[in-house]
Amino acid sequence: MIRTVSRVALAAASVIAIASPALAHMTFETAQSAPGEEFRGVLVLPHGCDGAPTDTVRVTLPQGFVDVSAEAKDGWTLETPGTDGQVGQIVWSGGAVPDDGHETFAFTGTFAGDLPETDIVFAVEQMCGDVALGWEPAVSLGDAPADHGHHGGDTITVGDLELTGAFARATLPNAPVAGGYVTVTNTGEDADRLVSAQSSFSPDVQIHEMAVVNDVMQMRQLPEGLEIPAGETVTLAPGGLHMMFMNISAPFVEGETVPVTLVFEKAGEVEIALAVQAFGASGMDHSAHEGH
Ligand SMILES: [Cu+2]
Repeated sequence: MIRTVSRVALAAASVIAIASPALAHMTFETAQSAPGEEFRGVLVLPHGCDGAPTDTVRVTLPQGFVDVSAEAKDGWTLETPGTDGQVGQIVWSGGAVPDDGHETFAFTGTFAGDLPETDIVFAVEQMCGDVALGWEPAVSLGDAPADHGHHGGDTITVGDLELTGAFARATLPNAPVAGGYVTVTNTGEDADRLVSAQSSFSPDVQIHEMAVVNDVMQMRQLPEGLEIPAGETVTLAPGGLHMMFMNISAPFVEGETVPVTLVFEKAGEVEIALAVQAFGASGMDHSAHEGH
């Protein structure tokens, strides 16, 4: 039996759900650089492997990441195998990070000047005995989005849909995920459906609901998307329905905007800009638009 609970009850619980191991990703502390620039990659272990301590961390370096040096750690063996004098992998082994430890592993290198201004993925294996977890933390070599698109406070119309109050909340420096919110009103005679969303800030933007399953608060992906019934308004808000930006490539910074393209079954695609509010904001404070 699954029931949707009230937004008030969910507000406090959602913080716990976001911090749960199932949703924690391995990311870089800083994930922004540029072609030709030196980069210090600091990987933060999100957790062990299902309770077991982490004993090996192996990073496979992408093409074009050169002049690499890895930082040794007390109690760990450091190896940097490679070919032709180029480091191909960095392997820390023989240590033990408990499941609840948040140890960091760091290295420095330079992105080649001829790399494209896109996201560069580092493949990371986290091993705990026989169990291995795979991660793909990325570094963005592009600028922050130059075109901020529509103002977050505007009403945007696409087909029979009106979108208002698009916002996100600022993320803490190491947060792997972020939520996005918008209100959608269907003025038409037919139901529509938000089927997917895309953003340059995340390789995987999911549509989530909050629900209580066996008395445990959970957020769940809606694989079929979200129905927008004819003549009704559906509100995505903290503690309830939300867009979930997985493995974000850069923090959400208060005062900036995050672009996201929403794909509706009938109305089609529309790009909106989420106005990033302070960490913990409810989205109900419209003071940011005074004098607009
Ligand atoms: Cu979520």
